[in-house]
Amino acid sequence: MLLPTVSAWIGLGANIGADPAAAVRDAMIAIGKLPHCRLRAQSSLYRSAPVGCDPQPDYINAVVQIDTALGPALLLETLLALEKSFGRERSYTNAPRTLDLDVLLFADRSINQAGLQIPHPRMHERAFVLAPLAEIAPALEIPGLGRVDALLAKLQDQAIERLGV
Ligand code: PH2
Ligand code: MG
Ligand code: MG
Repeated sequence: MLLPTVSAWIGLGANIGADPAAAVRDAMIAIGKLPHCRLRAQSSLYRSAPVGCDPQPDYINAVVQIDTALGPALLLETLLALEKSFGRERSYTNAPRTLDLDVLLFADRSINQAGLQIPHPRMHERAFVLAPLAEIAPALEIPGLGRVDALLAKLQDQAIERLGV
């Protein structure tokens, strides 16, 4: 079902495959071509140490802002299909991945359904989300938690490096 167009923010991550940075770059382009979605802003790419999982390769992360007329559930379904087309396999929780696409924020909505939690429940604890998000939307409010730049300032212990776009 098509709805009034709203902004959504999507987190991208990849840490296995032939070229994770190319996968993230290609995925940003592919997101802009999804039906009823338009790319509004994209962050640089960031290299980050893995957070909250067993030792695995460093990640390439980024964030995009889109305008979309898809509802949140259909947007998520569409992004999961795109992950699959990039070779994503789901073997165990937090397994290394060729491409991860997470809906971080959807307009100013809070949603708590099985499989669809918005804002993303751990985004405010993760520099690999907040650093790219702060680049394109520093003053954005995460519902119930505060501004992106203020939340990022609390995470200076997490290793992250900005790469070229
Ligand atoms: N994704 C995870 C778990 N840990 N760490 C980094 N640095 N980047 C990620 O994208 C990431 C992670 C689960 O989605
Ligand atoms: Mg994720
Ligand atoms: Mg995911």
